[in-house]
Amino acid sequence: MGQTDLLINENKQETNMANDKCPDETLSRKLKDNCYACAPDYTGSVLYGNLNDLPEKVKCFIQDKAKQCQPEYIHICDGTEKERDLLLYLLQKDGTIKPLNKYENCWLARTDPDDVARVESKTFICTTNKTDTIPNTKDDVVSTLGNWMSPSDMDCLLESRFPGCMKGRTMFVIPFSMGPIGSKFSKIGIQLTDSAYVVVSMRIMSRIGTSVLESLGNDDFIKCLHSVGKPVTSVQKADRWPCNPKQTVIAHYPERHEICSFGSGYGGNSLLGKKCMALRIGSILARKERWFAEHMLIMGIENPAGVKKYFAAAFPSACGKTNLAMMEPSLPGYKVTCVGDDIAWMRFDENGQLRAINPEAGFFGVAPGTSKKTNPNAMKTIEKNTIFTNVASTDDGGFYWQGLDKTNQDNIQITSWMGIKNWQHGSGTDPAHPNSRFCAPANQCPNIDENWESSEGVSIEAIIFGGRRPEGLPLVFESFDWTHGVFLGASLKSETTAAAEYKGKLVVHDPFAMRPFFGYNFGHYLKHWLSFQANRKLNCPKIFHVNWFRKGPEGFLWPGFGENIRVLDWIFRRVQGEDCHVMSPVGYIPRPGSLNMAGLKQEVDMNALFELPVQFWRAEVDELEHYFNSQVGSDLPDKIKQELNQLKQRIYNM
Ligand code: GTP
Ligand code: SPV
Ligand code: MN
Repeated sequence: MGQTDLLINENKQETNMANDKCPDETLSRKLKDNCYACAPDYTGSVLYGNLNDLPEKVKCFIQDKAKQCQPEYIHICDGTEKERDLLLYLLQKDGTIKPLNKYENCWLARTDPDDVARVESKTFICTTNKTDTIPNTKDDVVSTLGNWMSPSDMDCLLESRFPGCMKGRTMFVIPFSMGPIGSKFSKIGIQLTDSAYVVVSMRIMSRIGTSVLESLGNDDFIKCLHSVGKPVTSVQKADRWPCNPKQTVIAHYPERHEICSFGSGYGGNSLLGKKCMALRIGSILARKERWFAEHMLIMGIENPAGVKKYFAAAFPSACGKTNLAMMEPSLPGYKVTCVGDDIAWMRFDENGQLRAINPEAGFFGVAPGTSKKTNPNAMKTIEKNTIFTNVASTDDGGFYWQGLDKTNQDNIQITSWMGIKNWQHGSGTDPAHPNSRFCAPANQCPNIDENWESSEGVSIEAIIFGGRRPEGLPLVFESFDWTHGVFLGASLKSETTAAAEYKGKLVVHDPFAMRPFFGYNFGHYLKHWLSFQANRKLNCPKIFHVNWFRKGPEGFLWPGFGENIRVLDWIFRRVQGEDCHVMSPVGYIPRPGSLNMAGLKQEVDMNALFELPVQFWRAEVDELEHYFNSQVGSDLPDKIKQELNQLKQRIYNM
């Protein structure tokens, strides 16, 4: 048990009581005052760890950036529990987090209301050639497939931000591995950050510390620099959640293997191993090395006969990946296991079998909507060692959000994420921010798969795309072949959600659920995907499209969550070669009666779920054509054009 655990146990009855003892005795003595964040007379710069123990390249990187950012102290993370407890102690002391004493080692952070989600408009890929990053389109077209800036322009922009930005702060050095340490799939990064919140979160989301450095040796790594962009001056007291939203910028330099993020402490903006490295830089490495870095969950499914298969599924942000990966199937005899809930790195092995790893080690999951009813496995995962951000809290030391089971909440006071005490149902405000999140270790998940850390990965037998489509898209359909499946990924659309800076619900294109995460030109990305069809030695999995979110007059037509197993069961049988499909203009759909509806309590209107309204689909293909022409322009592969034309013909013949 760590020191913080001890302290928490002592304080269990008393909510929100600060731990007033520094868990690191040596450091306390060294600093006279009992924590280093408040030791003004400390003169040495490396306070934790030893610069000379580091590989030369890592040392140079740190020295270079420290010179630029001018932190007061440097802390080289070892990844130990003791270090974690020290950082949690410091974060608690400065008010960034408070304990949620109802659970074991759980914490709540509340951010600045201007720093609550990824900011796509301020996220850039910086390559010498613009067309390496975004498709070649007509001059007057504003690309929705990524933001490009030249490396030299970005250098100028960052020159007005990073110099001196860590004054008065500690620069933490986080060696991290995306993927199990030592796996041939894995990639190593070093993140420098002036946020201890980022360190404790990265410790959950990836593998960090000394063992990573040992496996790195003197090899190259992805250079990651992050600052909240708020130096501490002597006259000004440190903010509870320092950030600099007006100056926020997240820059990727693929040619230098470098990521620089300034101004935000939130999620994908600051935990640089996640979207920045595992998807944007990752997708570039993947293309070069002929693999895939995708915004996909990975799940195992065992049927009642004991046959097990793994599927990967790409849904846009806040569209159900975590829920599907952790689902408790409603059909008896089925077992679902979770390998990952957000990112998949996949490659064909020497036998032509597609294999995937989850490069992450934790879940950064959407809190609202998570409950014992919708996602019991998530509820069990977050009972301990979890950091919550922007959720509401209860006066008995618990968390709260919209959609959480209301039982036993009646006599308990709720404080909203904005700090409104005695928050009331029906008050017209949300208790938790819609993009509030839990950050929890994957190995605490009750349905975690036995092979989730396998360095060889698990073999993927189906790929599923899906989005929030209130209209027109059937519950499930199957592509005719790999090329048609790639077309389905390219055509993916979904309603916007609170995961980024969008307001309202608008159906927008989100090809492959990767629109915010492409590291390179989407036209080139399509060619990469299509290139695998030509290789007969490869066993390309079947590709499907699902839609849990179709609406009728009374809301969602499909019950979703654990009932989604009925759709997975059909996909499973299709993968096994069962003849349970019929042709439709959009793809194969289940033969009437072939979806297993046994025991479903709710009435479901199957006709409405599978209807293909002619007017809707004519408008859809025309809009797709316009989208591909205007946004992908001359980079659109001919095969995608052909797929579109074939779909158009089928639709206009309906
Ligand atoms: P990111 O972490 O942003 O990538 O999101 P995600 O794709 O993992 O989405 P998640 O599983 O967290 O779900 C987001 C929201 O959708 C939650 O509020 C869920 O309750 C809701 N949701 C998930 N699955 C279903 C479903 O099958 N039906 C319905 N109606 N809602 C769902
Ligand atoms: C997403 O937006 O897809 C997330 C959350 O998974 S974040 O880490 O902020 O990107
Ligand atoms: Mn995600």
